[in-house]
Amino acid sequence: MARYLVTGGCGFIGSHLIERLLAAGHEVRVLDDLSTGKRENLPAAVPVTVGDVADAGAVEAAMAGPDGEGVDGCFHLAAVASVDRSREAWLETHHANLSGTIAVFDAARRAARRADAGGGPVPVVYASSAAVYGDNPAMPLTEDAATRPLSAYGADKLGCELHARVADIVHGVPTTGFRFFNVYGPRQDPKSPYSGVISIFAGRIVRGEPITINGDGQQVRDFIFVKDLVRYLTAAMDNPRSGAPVFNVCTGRPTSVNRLAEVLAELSGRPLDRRQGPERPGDIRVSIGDPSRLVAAFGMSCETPLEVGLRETLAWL
Ligand code: NAD
Ligand code: UD2
Repeated sequence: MARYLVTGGCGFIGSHLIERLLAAGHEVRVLDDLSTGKRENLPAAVPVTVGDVADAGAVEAAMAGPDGEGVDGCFHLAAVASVDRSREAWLETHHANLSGTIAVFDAARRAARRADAGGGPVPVVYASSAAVYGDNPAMPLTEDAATRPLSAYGADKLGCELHARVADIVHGVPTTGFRFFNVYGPRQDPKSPYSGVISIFAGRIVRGEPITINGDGQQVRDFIFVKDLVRYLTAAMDNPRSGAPVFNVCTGRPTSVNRLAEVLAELSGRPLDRRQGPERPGDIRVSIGDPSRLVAAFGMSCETPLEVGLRETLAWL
């Protein structure tokens, strides 16, 4: 049994990660400002501190715990996950997305692990993003592809990876970063305009409302089911690596936004009322990852077929 801090644990991905950690018998506590996350995403028994991940004192206290017993590792997921929001609120999202990550690494280097867990700085597994690649046209994207972010969000996630190197090399904090491609599944908020396209489309189609396609709808994404993703987070924590590695989390399979809308309408048995809106500024045209490094390192792939994951998502709504 290990004890973990999960920042952003009340959010979509965090709540699935915590479900998995609890099922494996681990103890979990959470730091979350509840800006997009919801307390009810987690069992009532999970302790949640409401606070800002960019507040160094709050992160240090969360890592120490109420009795100063510390943690065996930290999963850092707290961030403003919306590319659109990072355009509107540049500096505010930068605080959460980059300063927040530095606050986590900084606390991890001070908070020694329990001696019976090996001592040393606390390992951190954190969320980066495919947004670091920006408009790089080299498809599918390997981890060695050039990073050319098109958004403040992507730039800050790249900054997280650079600071992860500092955490590792200068401060001895083991870190593993995951460049998530487009994640979907139950508990992704269908009502927020800043949510992922699958939850927005699914929610609107099921409610009989029109959907808006930004631009021509030919933009392509690599969608991954959340339950596939969280297995990598726990596997990385079980086996901390040196050298601040980063891994794509992706399927390698392309789906256009138009096709996605059609499949969702088919699966839900509802008519598709599709409107065309303006192209989103800074929208990436094609985003497809190469999962080879991920599969080689962890021995498993993101195997849930899109239709299976979409059915489960629709059933949750
Ligand atoms: P989410 O919005 O559901 O979860 C983020 C959580 O962080 C929320 O609970 C929110 O309340 C919390 N949070 C935000 N700002 C905070 C702050 N300043 N202090 C403390 N808590 C704060 O989004 P998600 O999809 O679960 O994203 C989790 C992580 O994965 C994020 O780091 C995100 O950037 C990353 N990511 C997500 C996707 C995706 O497709 N969903 C893709 C790539 C990367
Ligand atoms: C997602 C993640 C982001 C990130 C990135 C990785 C969310 C909210 N964002 O950004 O965290 O790390 O993936 O590459 O999950 N669209 C429409 N109509 C809508 C909503 C979206 O056409 O109502 C389009 C949008 O213009 C884009 C595509 O759908 O072309 C995907 O948009 P998104 O916001 O779900 O995800 P993305 O790729 O911007």
